[in-house]
Amino acid sequence: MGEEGGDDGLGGGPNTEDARAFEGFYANHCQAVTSYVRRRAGDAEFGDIVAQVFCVAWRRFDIVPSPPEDRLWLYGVARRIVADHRRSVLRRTKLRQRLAGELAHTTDLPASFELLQSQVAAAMKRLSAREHEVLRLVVWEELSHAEAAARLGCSPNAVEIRYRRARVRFRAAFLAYTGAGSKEALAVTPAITVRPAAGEQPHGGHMPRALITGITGQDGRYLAELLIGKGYQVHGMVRGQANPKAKLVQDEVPEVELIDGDLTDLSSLIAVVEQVQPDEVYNLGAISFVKLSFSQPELTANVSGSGVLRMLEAIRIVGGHDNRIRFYQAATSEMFGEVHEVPQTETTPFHPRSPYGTAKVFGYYTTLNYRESYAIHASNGILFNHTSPRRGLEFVERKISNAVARISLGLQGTLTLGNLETSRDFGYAGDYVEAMWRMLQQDEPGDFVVATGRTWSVREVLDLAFRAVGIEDWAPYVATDGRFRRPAEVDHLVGDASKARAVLGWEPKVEFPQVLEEMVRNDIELERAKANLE
Ligand code: F7E
Repeated sequence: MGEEGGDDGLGGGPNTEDARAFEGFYANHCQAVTSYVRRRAGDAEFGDIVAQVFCVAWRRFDIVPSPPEDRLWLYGVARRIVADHRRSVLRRTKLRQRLAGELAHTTDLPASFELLQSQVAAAMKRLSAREHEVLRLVVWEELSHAEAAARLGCSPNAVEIRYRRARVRFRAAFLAYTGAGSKEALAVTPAITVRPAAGEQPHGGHMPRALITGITGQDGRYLAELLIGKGYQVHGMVRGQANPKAKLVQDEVPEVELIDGDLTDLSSLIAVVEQVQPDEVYNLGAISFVKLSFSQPELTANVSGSGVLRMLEAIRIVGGHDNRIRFYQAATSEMFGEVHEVPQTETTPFHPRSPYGTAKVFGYYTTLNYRESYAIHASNGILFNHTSPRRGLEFVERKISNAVARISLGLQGTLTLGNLETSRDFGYAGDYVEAMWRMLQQDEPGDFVVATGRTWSVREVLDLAFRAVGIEDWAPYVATDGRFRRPAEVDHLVGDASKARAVLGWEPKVEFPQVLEEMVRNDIELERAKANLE
């Protein structure tokens, strides 16, 4: 075999004297290498791979061992090239899939990877340096947001926000470059796209339809009002025969159409989704009283946990291929339970402390799973305590406002509570339903903490409520009893809603002391009216 390579433009090879020897080598091994590669590569590429194998042999002819080892050496070369080829096919397929995801399947990608690469490069040139960098790290290098944050010297939340903006701009640039987009897609889309209110943008030409489970609760009623104000047709799901609360909803929000269904019955949910054909489903239905969940744990798991799964199944089945139904899950700060950090964010680990909390964790992950498995636009709102005059009397702040009202009217002597030391981040329910709606207007689903960032102990709630009726020292009116305590308690909750502020543009507008004062005032009127009636 030759001693040194000649200059063939491929970076070395045998001199002309050895060219004949190479011809013989090629003739001896061509068939074996061809059939070896044919068994390992596709029809389209095996010819290329064989050519590459002999190209390497040509360049490295100086080191090819003597027969019979030359065949083994050549197989070694072939094996490496086939493996490289497989890796590159895999990488290209993965990149193509990721790209299709980034483009939200708005266009067919060209078959040629080289053409695709040049289109991507052209679109990337239209982005700012920051957008370019974040897309390169998250999409092409597949770094997690935390890893990308370390590289960029910012927080993972900032990466998420930059990435969302970059991918929207990339999509628009790509569609503009390839000419595949519609007119609207060509305009560079804003980072946070809130779908315009009904009327401005018909949902496929129809009035948008929303389905709300838990319509009879505080949040269901506020949300229904909000959506009706935005021009939605609202359907509220009610459970059981002659549900007494249905009348309340009909009196308060007569535009809502009520429909029978039960979160514990999948076939009823399929029928409801089929009948309503909603654009958006808000799953607010749950056994929501934490204390009760300890005495009815199985029912709680069934309604508040498995109920989420059933609703998502109904949406998956009815929505079918290219599912357009968007889903909101009422997750909760109770999932943080025994908190692992203060304040709690979307990345704080869960440690629920009640059957209610564990059921909600199941609902949270089920929502995430349907998003990841079936590409359903499904979001979790991790809402901290929120209240209003419509809050149920079983919850502590309403129990207090109502008792204070009754004490001030001389209708009650003592208020008996459980643990006075716990604290909660309280907001106004009217503000929180706005966050729910905003989540479903995003291009991408997500999970969001919704909170005020300020926490109040039960004692502080007592201070505020009694002060509203002019009582500074409430001790003579308040007793405690173990009956109102829980087997396991959640001591301290306070949320950080930075992500909701940044991505959803959401802000809490009403402060808790104002809400509580209003609740006391409202309860005084209610109790006075009741007393006069009785
Ligand atoms: O308890 C303490 C009690 O039942 C608050 C639900 O909307 O918010 C709510 O869950 C705190 C607890 O609400 C009484 O031990 C003292 O530490 O008003 P609560 P919660 O358990 O925070 C979350 C976000 C949800 O998702 C839930 O659905 O107050 N506490 N004495 C008392 N609580 C009550 N209810 N009654 C008392 O006599």
